[in-house]
Amino acid sequence: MSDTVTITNEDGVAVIVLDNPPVNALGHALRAPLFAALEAAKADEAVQGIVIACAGRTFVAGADISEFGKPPLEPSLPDLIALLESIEKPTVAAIHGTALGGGLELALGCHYRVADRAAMIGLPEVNLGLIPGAGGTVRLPRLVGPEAALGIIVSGKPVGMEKAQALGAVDAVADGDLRAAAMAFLRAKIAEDGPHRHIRARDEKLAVDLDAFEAAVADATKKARGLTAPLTAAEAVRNAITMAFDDALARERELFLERRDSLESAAQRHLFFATREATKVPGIARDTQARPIEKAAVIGAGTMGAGIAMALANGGIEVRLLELNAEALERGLGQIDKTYAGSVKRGSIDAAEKEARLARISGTTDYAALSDCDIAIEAVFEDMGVKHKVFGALDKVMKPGAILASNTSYLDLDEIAASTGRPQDVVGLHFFSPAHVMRLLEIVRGDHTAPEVLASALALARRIGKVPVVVGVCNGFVGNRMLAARREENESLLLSGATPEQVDRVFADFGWPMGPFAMVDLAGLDISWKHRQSLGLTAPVADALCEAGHFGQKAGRGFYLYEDGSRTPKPDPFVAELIERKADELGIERRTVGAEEITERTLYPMINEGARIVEEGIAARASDVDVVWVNGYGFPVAKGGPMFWAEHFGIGRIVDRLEHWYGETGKEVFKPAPLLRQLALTGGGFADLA
Ligand code: 3H9
Repeated sequence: MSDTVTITNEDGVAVIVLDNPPVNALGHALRAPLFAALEAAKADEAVQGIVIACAGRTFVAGADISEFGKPPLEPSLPDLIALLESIEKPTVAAIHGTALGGGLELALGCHYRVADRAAMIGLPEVNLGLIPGAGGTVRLPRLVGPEAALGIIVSGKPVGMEKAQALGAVDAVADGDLRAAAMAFLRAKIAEDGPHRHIRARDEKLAVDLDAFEAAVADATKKARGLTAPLTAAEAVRNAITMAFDDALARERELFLERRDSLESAAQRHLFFATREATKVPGIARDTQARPIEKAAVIGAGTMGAGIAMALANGGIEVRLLELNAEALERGLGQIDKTYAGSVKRGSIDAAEKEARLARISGTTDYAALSDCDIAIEAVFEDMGVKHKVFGALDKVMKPGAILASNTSYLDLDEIAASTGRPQDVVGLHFFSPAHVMRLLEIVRGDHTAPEVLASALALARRIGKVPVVVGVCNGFVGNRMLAARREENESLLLSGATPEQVDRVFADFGWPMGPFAMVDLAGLDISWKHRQSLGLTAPVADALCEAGHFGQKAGRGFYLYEDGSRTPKPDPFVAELIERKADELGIERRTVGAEEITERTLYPMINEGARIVEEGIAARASDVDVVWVNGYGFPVAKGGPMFWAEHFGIGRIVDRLEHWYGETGKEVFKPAPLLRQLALTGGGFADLA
């Protein structure tokens, strides 16, 4: 008996209950007493069978992720499961909530699995840069067949009971009292008197066609996005077919340890905790009451507004979409219909789901129709005058206590809030395009934003499946402000001697999905040109490209050529010649620019700006910056975000090179942030700052 594990004998059945809140993770505090309990039940002649169940909200959600990277403590999870598997009397796992990772592996060590109908099972280790390390890749293929196991393990996606039962992953599904159902199941098995076969002895499903399996591997791993874990996971499942059980198990362990010690896994584990940490907002108590949000208004039916409307409707929220006139409204609603039709065509939703979502969205041109909405999200033109008008109108019609949100991507939220008589209800909800797809939501906290309004924004984010990060007011908030610092040197790099292809190659090699020039081409050069003009700024190369009609992909030419409607960028001799000419005009002698210099002049200023953002309290912690960049800007997951990567790479090295470039150029973006200087001096990390 211990705080975390209890064992009771109920008429010859040992009921072992694990209780390690919040999610029964299999840390040492659980493994050690569970091992002792299993040994006792195994040895006790009065015990005819064993049920393993969990208290609290879920069955075991996996190994304790926070233990990875620390010295291992015995017994290990594989030892525990080996003991379980050495027990001849029938064993049953009673699964409710989620049996994930090591939790499912524990259940696979039992003879049988009985699950609550609402339960989910899965092996999500790949999401942490890992592979299952306690037999999951060897036992699951024996239970459900290699191809089905491959799909579950490589995708990391949990499956519900309908599928789990069809695959044979669970033996019975219970409605109602799970513990009683597991007990009844076990008693029936005891009465049958065996034979009870452990999964290790079940080889029947392994007789598969290897060519077909390899085709399934190719299919399952094609979305690996440069990550190693999914490929290693597939290798481990293949071993389950080609190697003897114990050899495959031993190899799985080696592969698991390799992955566990990789930067990729450290980065993904960092992101796992960072994403959860980001929801803990200074000044907002956990029990702060969120205001209910069932009906939302979205102002503006352009690309952003339509995307936001879909994001809300997808989360089950009723939406009223407002536009100035009927034509614009029709266009927006038409766009929504078309997008959903695309989802049906791709098979991500069915026709009935499309109709259900569409039915949640209605259009209006009349502000008065928004009076019963719990929140209004404005997504109109980025102009303070326009925002003032919209917020003034909302202030008049919205009911008391309604939340007034702006999707502005860089304007001053406090100035927007000042145009209402209720600045405490005003918050920024900065979605990223396409808003129904991109997971990041920057929640902008104004000077007067009330705690309940922030709590409501966080609850809304969770409901519609977004990853929220609360940020303070400044130009561009966290993401766009750092993006501006990252692109500050783009033109100078070209003028110094780099080519767009070369810069983009350095980004691709780092793991970004796209380099900055391919990205500008996709977004449209005219957009940033207009923005520059409004601020009285110039960019010699990009301005000249715009004057020559090089507006990017949509025009078939930008920094690259896109021939015959292709999306594949090709080097453009016109651009090369233009860059040379502009350098000449400016008296810049072009030279060879190496990959390292490109990294130093793009990535380092961005990290520097991130440090300033933390220093100023615009982000509550450095890991929030990582969450923003990975979820909103394509920063490679395997590198954990700019601040995590900087710390891993060496803040001292970065500061040295920033100093160098500051000396060369005198540009502010290179002037090392005091915080970076301090960490470089002390050798400390961002986590030590708290
Ligand atoms: C593994 O099993 C490896 C093995 O194959 C081999 C080993 C040898 N460990 O997400 P929530 C914390 S790898 C430690 O907000 P929800 C979490 O940080 C593991 N802590 O709740 C949070 O803490 P806080 C494979 C964990 O209801 C709190 O619990 N398993 C773990 O939205 C609540 O979490 C996984 O990858 C953990 N394993 O979702 C499953 N899990 O309150 C990971 C959670 O201080 N977990 N915490 O912020 C999940 O996916 C979700 O937590 C779950 C619940 C769906 C279970």
